[in-house]
Amino acid sequence: PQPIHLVDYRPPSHLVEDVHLTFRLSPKGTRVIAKIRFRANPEGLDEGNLRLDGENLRLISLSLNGHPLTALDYLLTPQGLTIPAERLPGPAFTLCSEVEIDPEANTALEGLYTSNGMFCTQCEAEGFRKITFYPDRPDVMAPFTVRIESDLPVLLSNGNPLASGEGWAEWHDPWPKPAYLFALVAGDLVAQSDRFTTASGRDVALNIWVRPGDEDRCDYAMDALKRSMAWDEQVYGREYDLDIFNIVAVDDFNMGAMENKGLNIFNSKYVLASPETATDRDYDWIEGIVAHEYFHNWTGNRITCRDWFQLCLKEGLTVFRDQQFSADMRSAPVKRIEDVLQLRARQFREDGGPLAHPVRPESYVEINNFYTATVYEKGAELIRMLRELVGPDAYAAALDEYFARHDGQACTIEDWLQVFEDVTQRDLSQFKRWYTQAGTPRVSAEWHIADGTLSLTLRQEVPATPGQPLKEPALIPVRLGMLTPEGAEILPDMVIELDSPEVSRSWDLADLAQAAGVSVPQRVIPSLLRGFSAPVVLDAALTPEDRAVLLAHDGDPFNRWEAGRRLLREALVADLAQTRFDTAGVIEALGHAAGDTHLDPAFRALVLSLPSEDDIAQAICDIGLVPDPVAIADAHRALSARMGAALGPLLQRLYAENDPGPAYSPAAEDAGKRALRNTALRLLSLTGDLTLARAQFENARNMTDQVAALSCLIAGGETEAAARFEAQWQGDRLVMDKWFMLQIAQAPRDMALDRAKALTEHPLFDWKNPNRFRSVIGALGQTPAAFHDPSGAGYRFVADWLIRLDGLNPQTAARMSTLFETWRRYDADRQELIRAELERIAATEGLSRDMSEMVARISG
Ligand code: DPP
Ligand code: ZN
Repeated sequence: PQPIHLVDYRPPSHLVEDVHLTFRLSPKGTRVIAKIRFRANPEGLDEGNLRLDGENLRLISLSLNGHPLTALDYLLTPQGLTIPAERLPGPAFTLCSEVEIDPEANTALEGLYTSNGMFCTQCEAEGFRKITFYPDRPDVMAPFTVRIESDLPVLLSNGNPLASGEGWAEWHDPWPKPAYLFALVAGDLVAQSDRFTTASGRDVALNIWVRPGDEDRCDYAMDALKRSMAWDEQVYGREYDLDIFNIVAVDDFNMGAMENKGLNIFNSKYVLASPETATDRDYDWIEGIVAHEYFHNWTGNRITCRDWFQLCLKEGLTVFRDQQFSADMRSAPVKRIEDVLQLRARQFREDGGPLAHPVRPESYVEINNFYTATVYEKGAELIRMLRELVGPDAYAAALDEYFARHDGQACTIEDWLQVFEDVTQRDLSQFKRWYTQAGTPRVSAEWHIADGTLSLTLRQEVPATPGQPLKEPALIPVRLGMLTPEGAEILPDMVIELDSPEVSRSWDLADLAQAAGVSVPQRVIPSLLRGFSAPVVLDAALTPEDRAVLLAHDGDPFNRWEAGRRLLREALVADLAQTRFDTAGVIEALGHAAGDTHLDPAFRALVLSLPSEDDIAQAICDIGLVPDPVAIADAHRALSARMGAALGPLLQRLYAENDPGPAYSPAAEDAGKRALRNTALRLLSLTGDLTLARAQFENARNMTDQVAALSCLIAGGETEAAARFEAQWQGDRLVMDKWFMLQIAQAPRDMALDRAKALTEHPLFDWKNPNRFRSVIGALGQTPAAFHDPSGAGYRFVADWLIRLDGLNPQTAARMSTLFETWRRYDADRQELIRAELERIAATEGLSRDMSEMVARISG
């Protein structure tokens, strides 16, 4: 398949006035009748043929303005249908088509498919073409009217309900939308219902549709939805625009959730929660994803993307908005740390390897492969930087202008940046490089004091990435402060715009000291990149003593945490590289911060958590060594045990003092206490003493505590707890996903691979369900010591399953191939083993376009 290029964009030859769809639902033979009114696009550049996308459709009939067409009137290919301009009756016409599709055979979960007896759809990015012939591109927007005929009791589509009767229902969506936002659901469902009144007084019916029996697990999602609706009004001035808002939970779903207009469809993992079955982390995810999909109503639906290269226009902005929302609902510093942890774990990893691509890519073979951490998470960082650069007031004014100017349109990154330029009068051409250049910039800092002057020099370098050997300097906002060795802030918090390879600043130290009310220091400790003000890697020659000062005193909570995290990383790297390091001193400093009751428990839990094994592997590479995942796993565990032993009394106290009590609340305060308590439990358990973990497992009243205890017991080599957990929860799909995952991810490292293999034989291992597949195959791939087993058996296991899943569900299989993206980090033997697996995948007959593209890019 040929790549598609951004530069080849052409406006559509025809626009759609409106669409009427009728669905006669049947699991094996659904009929779709489409009546589409077209008109020629005055801006269309081509010869005026009508080109419609369509895949896996059995054409029953076709007519133009009521006249039946014969096979001589059009060209039909596996990709779609073209009616030549000379066969079209004029600039405006109506096309009617009837096709048959087979939802039950649709294992790719794209288009219309069945899941546990219900019908549902997933159309983003290009699933609508598997439903009917249509210009399946986001710059064609139209109002939809939909009639569904089926015996199933609940029949839903986008927009407002028009009418319904025995065996049918009709829906009308007045807001013009691209086909990727179309949705249909039919099933035996029950709703949890509520209402919301918008700022201007519109009464909106809210429903969360689930399978009977799950209706008592929707409270939190409903609460999150109402808070999201209120927040978007208050913070962005955005109101909901229909009479009804429906959410449906589906068990078989490739993604997290989908923002279809008025009918969001969710992976049930991100809707259903009760204290007994969901962890605090699950509650966080639900809140964030419900908000994310709701916020898309304006950033994505009312204003959509011109083409799929602009995906970050809606995703980066909407992720940023959901991050702001969660920060407002919870602790902003804790949220920021969690977001940066994610960004580094997923996006930095991607940006530093063969899959690196710009936030706005310039070409793709399969667009599904570009729903990436770079487009989403780095895309959100760009919005955050833009807001930092122009300031919150100008940001708010620019967003108002964006909504006013582009409502109802399909837009580009150029449109977005133009709004900011118009509102702020600022030239953003250098900032735009963030959208077009891949790679994580490296920023280094040097500072010194001479003749009473403090100078600071910042330098940047954007590394080469595939297809982009040379880079221009990025515009990097570096927020910073300076501390004295005693921990006093001596420089007012400020932002330096690093806009060239090197930028220097200097200050009169005596003036600074006087303004800060401190005596003139001999040296200073810079606190750089406060709040993680840009998605870059920072190299600053801070000593462990400097970092300890920042950990104890930095006024910026992010950098306070960051200092401790760096110390832990250095301790692990020193252990692996066998260099000297004062690990005992680091543990003591962390203990001080963790014991500081003035700090938020959630923050203290983060202070005590170790960098991941994958982070350590990258850190080892960064100093020019080759990481050994087995040695890393051992060092990681040894450091945890050492912390558990050294901080024993403190951890016991934290455990005892942070019990939120028997009533469960998912709110930040209690969740933070549980996080701190369970972090303490973890470190204590890794010393080998499982007494507390056993007691907690016996007495746990919520899934957070139960999972935390179970994790400790599995890591400690106990198998009985897992068996009891299984007996308790075997009837619950979402809880069993955790059970599968934990037995691999928490297993002692030499047991994980055999466990994973055995679990694939378990009667509940339904590999066609994406969540279950991820909880076994994905879990193994994310357990580095097992995945990178020197025998190559971990690689083989994952590759076997990817090949198998690719035949059924290319999207989920291709996504998971990213497990191999870091292969060049490792030793020659491991690289050889991985290369062989990649070649084996590539040579598989009938391999999907999705997987071929991924494997080719990873292999490089
Ligand atoms: N459903 C995915 C998301 O919300 C794709 N739009 O990000
Ligand atoms: Zn999204």
